[in-house]
Amino acid sequence: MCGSKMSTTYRTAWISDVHLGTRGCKAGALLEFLRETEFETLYLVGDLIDIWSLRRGIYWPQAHNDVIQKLLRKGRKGTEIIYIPGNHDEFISEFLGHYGSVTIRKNAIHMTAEGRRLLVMHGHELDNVVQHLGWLAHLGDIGYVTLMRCNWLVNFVRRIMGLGHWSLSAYVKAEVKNVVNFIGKFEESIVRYAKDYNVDGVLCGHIHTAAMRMVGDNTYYNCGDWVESCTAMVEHHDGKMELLFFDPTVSATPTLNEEEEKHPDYQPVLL
Ligand SMILES: [Mn+2]
Repeated sequence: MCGSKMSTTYRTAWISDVHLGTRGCKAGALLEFLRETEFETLYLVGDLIDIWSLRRGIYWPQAHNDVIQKLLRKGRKGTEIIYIPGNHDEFISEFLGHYGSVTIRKNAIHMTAEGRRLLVMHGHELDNVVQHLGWLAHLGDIGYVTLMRCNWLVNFVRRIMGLGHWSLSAYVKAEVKNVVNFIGKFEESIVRYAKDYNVDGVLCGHIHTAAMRMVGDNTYYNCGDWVESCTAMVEHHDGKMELLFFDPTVSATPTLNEEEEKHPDYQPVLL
């Protein structure tokens, strides 16, 4: 044994909604995943960089640089990277084409080892079909706990205004029910959308809710996000698909790992 950690290898991996450039991004957990796993093909299924947020103010810690560097390094070492822009990084779609090991595409058809055809797309294409999608995309920004903490304030104001008690938690629970309905509608709509591509399944992101389930005779895959849940979809060498969950509380290691330090070509990008 040489003492170095053995990395797990997969045929394919899909990650989406990393939202680099926002405080919510769990770059530490993602870096750990990228360090410990290798893949032949990696799909970045949209919203890798959050330009909407960066327009409001620059937030770009070292860990976010490290994510980009780690991805490019994987590309140099032979991973084929397919970047499908989402709505928060839509400007990337102006640069469709091949850039070394990185290909930028609007969407892609992935053929699994078992010969199943999957349509890979971000999912914002359905924004006009499914209502309230935009609202849901921002759900992750405000935590449930934070909302609950505001309940006393809401009722304090209501009392002053002569209004009755109002339960924020009941309101949120009702909204959650709407969200469940919404997710179901999104899944059905995107599977219907994918049918034109003559595929066995569709793999997307966008709604920050990881899933893998049958919708009619198609499979719906959602690789989730790296803001709340920290999930990745992977395909094993035999074509079996699996949803992986990571610990969102892992903080970014401030220093680079040994392997990266040994390579002098590592140049942090300055913004
Ligand atoms: Mn999105």
